[in-house]
Amino acid sequence: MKTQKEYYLTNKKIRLRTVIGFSLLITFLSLCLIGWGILHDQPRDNRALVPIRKTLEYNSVIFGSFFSNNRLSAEYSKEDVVPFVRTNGKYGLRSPLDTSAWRLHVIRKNGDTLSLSMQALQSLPKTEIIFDFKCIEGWSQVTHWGGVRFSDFVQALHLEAEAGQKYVGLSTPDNEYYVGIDRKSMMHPQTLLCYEMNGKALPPNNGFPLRLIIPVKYGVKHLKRLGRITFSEERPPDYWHERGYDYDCGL
Ligand SMILES: Nc1nc2c(c(=O)[nH]1)N[C@H]1C(S)=C(S)[C@@H](COP(=O)(O)O)O[C@H]1N2
Ligand SMILES: [Mo]
Repeated sequence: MKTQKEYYLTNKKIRLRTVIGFSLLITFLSLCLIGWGILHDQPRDNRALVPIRKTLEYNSVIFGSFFSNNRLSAEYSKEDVVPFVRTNGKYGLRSPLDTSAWRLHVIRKNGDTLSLSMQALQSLPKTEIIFDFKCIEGWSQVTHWGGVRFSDFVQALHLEAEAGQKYVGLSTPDNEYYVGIDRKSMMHPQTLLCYEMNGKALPPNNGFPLRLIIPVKYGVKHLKRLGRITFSEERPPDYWHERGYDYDCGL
């Protein structure tokens, strides 16, 4: 049997612990609030809060150091391909397109512009790929694409000097949608300039007449309705980077 004194002591201990526990909780929550406040008072870099942007850039450096042309994205077989390919993102696809006048414009180092017809692109070696296309919004689908490897394209058109620069910029003919991609990812063997989906010409909403397929990146970088390619040492403008996303969007 406990004495009245012992009961009193136990109650005192419980009260003390409750007080300490609550104080710690309040301190922790206050620190969270203060931290949140400090973070939100930070300036922004391309719409992302600077500390968050810095974290993204730091991750880029780490993942960039792992990047290798020998590391391939998983490939699938025709049975795995989805029956209906969903479409997503229509920036740069809304203006009418004059199919017969369409050319792929490549800006050379000396300022000249190469204007390539679809026929010229289709005369280059063709590569097909079936892979799991991943969108940053959280969905993915196994899809089948055909076209010319970007690295084969560079070789065939003698663009080695251009492609020696750090970045490639791609944009739609109306320049409404544009992406910038590091050279290594562009020269990866699974990166294609595609004119076919499921063995047929691309449907308009999937990027007719030509699009980028770059399995080492999220969907945002797979620019549809490609009109212009540039090369540069500096990062080219990038539509979603300007709106707060990571520049690399690597996988
Ligand atoms: N021109 C253009 N290309 C684009 C986009 C866009 O809005 N405009 N959206 C991108 C995004 S976010 C995704 S997920 C893929 C979707 O490709 P799909 O429509 O062929 O499935 O296209 C990418 N390419
Ligand atoms: Mo996307």
